Amino acid sequence: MSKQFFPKVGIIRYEGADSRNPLAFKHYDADALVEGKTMREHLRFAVVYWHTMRGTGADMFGWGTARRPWQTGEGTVPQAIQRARALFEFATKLGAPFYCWHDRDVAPHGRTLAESNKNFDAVAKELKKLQADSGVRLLWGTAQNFVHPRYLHGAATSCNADVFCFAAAQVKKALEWTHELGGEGYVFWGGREGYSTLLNTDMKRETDHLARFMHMAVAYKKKIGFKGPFFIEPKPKEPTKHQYDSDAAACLNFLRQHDLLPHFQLNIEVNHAWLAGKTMEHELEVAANAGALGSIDANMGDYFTGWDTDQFPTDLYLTTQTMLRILRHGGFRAGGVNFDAKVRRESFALDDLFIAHIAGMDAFARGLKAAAAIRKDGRIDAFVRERYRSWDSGMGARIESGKASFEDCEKHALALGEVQGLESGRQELLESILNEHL
Ligand code: XLS
Ligand code: NI
Ligand code: NI
Repeated sequence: MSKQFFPKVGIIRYEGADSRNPLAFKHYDADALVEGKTMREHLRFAVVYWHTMRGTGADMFGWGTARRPWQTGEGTVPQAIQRARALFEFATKLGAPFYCWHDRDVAPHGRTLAESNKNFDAVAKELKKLQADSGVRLLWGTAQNFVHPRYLHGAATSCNADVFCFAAAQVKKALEWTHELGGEGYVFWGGREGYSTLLNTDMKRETDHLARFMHMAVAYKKKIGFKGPFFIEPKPKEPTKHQYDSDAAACLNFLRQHDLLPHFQLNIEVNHAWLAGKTMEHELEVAANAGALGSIDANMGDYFTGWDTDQFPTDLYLTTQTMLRILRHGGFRAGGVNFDAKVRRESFALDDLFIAHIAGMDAFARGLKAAAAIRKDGRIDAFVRERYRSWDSGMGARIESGKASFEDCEKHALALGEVQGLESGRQELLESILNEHL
């Protein structure tokens, strides 16, 4: 075997809830069955290239702190190839079946687009080998259309048409490699697709350009025969003041308005939902009800900071509510649980990367088990069914089937005199039932 980047860490194993080994799973037992599927199949965990391989712990106030035995900065193509080996060693030891990248996480920016493409080709060829050797697969690829200064006004929504072309060229290339590497899907997160002030912004024109861009991507996807879904990842702000894909409902409206809905699903990120003032389960429900629940970026925010802090998801209430929605809507198809999460600046040690992922995987495993138990228990589902029973027959059924008019409703209400039998919503009871399973 070639150089090891994590020589002190072996394969991470499931040791059960009583284990005190920080480098073991206490709840994620990949082969254990939940509702007839293995945990591995349910959760489809993915490791990200950006935070995990490129993250340094730098913030606006201080330098990077992370100690990494590979090149985290731009570096050279040979260094990027070493970094790719480090990623695959990490994912293999962790037992993560998938990984995700931005084009520019994988290979350094060149001085020109042609040189960037060449760099990317060289490292992506290595990714193909590493995938074949390890069995680790690509969950999704994406283009990093927000770091380079040319994207300061946006990419597809830039005021400058030349910038649009660079962004299109990058997505074209990233799509080609996603396809070549057998990616399950392809993500669009509009890093700077929004505005800082409306004083300088033609919003109608910018969002029309975004739709034009997406139609071009759909056409190109068909041309190269890529069959995986496109995912849009909503986020309301940061770095922009307002991002056009601000939440699930805004994305769906945009997709419907521009006849794009059949080609897209959503990639819902916890921290982005929170920035939008929504719960994760709310965003999942909105997406699922439109048939567009695709994938999730698993992380969480700080409860007080109010930023996209991308912390590892360790809150069991969150993972349980998330997995309840996912199970209810039939589970992931092309999507999965992607750890778009970074270790804290203070957690600078190399093994913190493993410990953080294990914490997230165990939290999701517990969420999955709790969600399955809640479904088996059945009290919450039964309560919801019962709560709407007035719609199952009589006047309710007539309204639902479209057979009743305002006049019919008025006649019904007049005959009743007053509504009888309103029942309690029982929020506290339902919350305590959920807690019974944590
Ligand atoms: C940033 C986003 C980003 C996307 C991929 O906030 O979460 O990491 O997931 O471009
Ligand atoms: Ni994300
Ligand atoms: Ni994010």
